[in-house]
Amino acid sequence: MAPAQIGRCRIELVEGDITLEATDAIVNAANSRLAGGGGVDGAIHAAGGPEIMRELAEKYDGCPTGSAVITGGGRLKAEFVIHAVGPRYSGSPKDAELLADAYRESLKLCTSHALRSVSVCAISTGIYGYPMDAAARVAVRAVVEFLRGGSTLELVRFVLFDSRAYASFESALRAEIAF
Ligand code: AR6
Repeated sequence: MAPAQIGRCRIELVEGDITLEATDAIVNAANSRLAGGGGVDGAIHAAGGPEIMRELAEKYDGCPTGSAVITGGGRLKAEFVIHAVGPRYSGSPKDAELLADAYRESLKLCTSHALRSVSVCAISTGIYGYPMDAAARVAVRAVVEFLRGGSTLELVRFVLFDSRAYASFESALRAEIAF
């Protein structure tokens, strides 16, 4: 779909691999021990090299669910990686709150580092089991509401790993910007 515009910031949806993105930062779907793992987390550490894990271990003692921390991007094109921790899906109303928090905290880090562009993945929708349609609605709403409050960002790219995820985010974004 055509990009959406929220104030000075464009929101794009693309299908692809977030490790290849050249935005100022990419957002990882991490765990609260910041211990690395599978999914996008494994792919980011594999592509970015050991420097990222070294910095995580040196600077942070884990990260609570619903929050995020930032490191350099190692060998990635992106200068920074934001490691966001989404909830494991449980079916409780808390899930949506924690997922929205993970996106908001990631975007706050972008603003505090004066970043202009960021790529974000579909946090919690893989190993953590969050249903894609529901996660897309929460993610898009959290990002749009954050951007409406003003930020340094000029581009947010949702990088979706497959066409099913893309379709979920597309319909969530269409619904959100209709208001
Ligand atoms: N680029 C973009 N999206 C991707 C990529 C990629 N290279 N690889 C996977 N995805 P997941 P979670 C999508 O499981 O559910 C890890 O072990 C994937 O299709 O990576 O938040 C962490 O260490 C899915 O839609 O993250 C945690 O322990 C989305 O990224 C745990 O998994 C998120 O899937 C976090 O689980």
